[in-house]
Amino acid sequence: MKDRIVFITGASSGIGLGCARKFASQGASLILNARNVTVLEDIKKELETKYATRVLLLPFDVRNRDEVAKALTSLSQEWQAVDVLINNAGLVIGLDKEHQGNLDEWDVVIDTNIKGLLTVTRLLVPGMVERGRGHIINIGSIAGDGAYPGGSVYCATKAAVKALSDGLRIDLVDTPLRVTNIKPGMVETNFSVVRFRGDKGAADRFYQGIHALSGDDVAETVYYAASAPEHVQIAEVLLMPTNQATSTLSYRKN
Ligand code: NDP
Ligand code: 8X3
Repeated sequence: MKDRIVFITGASSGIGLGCARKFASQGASLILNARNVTVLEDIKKELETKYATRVLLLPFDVRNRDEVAKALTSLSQEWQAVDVLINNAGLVIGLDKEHQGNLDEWDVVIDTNIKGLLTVTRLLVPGMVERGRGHIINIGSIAGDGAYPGGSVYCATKAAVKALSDGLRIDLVDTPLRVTNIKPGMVETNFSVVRFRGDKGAADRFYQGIHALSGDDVAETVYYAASAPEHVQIAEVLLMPTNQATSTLSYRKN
């Protein structure tokens, strides 16, 4: 990963932060995105101190196409040649039934998980094609493999991530670029706090009695895909805790 530039969206927490730490530990230079600049600044300090890695912060909201375009065109020459794009920024709000949920909240989820991912991809991949080098790693989900109760819209966004990953792999088949869809099950991050609209107690109860994956666990899989030999394209990985079998069946010790 030395001399490689890795761009991570949603790098201020959870899986994105795990990826930032893993790729920094392997010598990559990092472009880190999220909306919370203060948190990103602390992470930059941590990574620079611990791994002597180069870190560029690029805060923007992936839902704001103008902001994304402005941020990406502001990249100086030395940061433009992105080798690995990790499209990770994403969220879910609520566990409402499709006929009862809040349309404004669903706009946020759809605009982030689908349109935000697509915007960043659309703006960064042409440069990769021109350079004949690049890897797009999308963070999908087990939720994209099938709907579960209360997950209708979120599951639809992750099914879209699968389709966008497959579609991009088809579009890039005559290039050296690779596309990977990583599909985690339960990962204990800030994700559930956001899902339960800030109720940390409810989020903690969700992970009670099960050894969930951590952001670092998922980062190991992302790194595995990114560091495979150039002719090996890890198209998809489904990973979950040992005591999870499907998106609706987990064994909890209490
Ligand atoms: P976290 O809530 O811990 O992290 C989400 C990250 O996304 C944060 O850095 C957040 O930063 C960023 N983000 C959210 N909205 C935006 C936005 N509009 N623009 C830019 N950045 C944004 O959750 P996870 O790490 O768990 O989630 C990361 C990805 O993994 C998501 O796509 C999620 O769907 C997926 N996933 C999660 C699983 C889980 O069980 N946790 C399982 C399977 C997939 P900020 O708020 O500062 O912008
Ligand atoms: C997050 C995993 O099962 O909560 O994508 O949808 S799940």
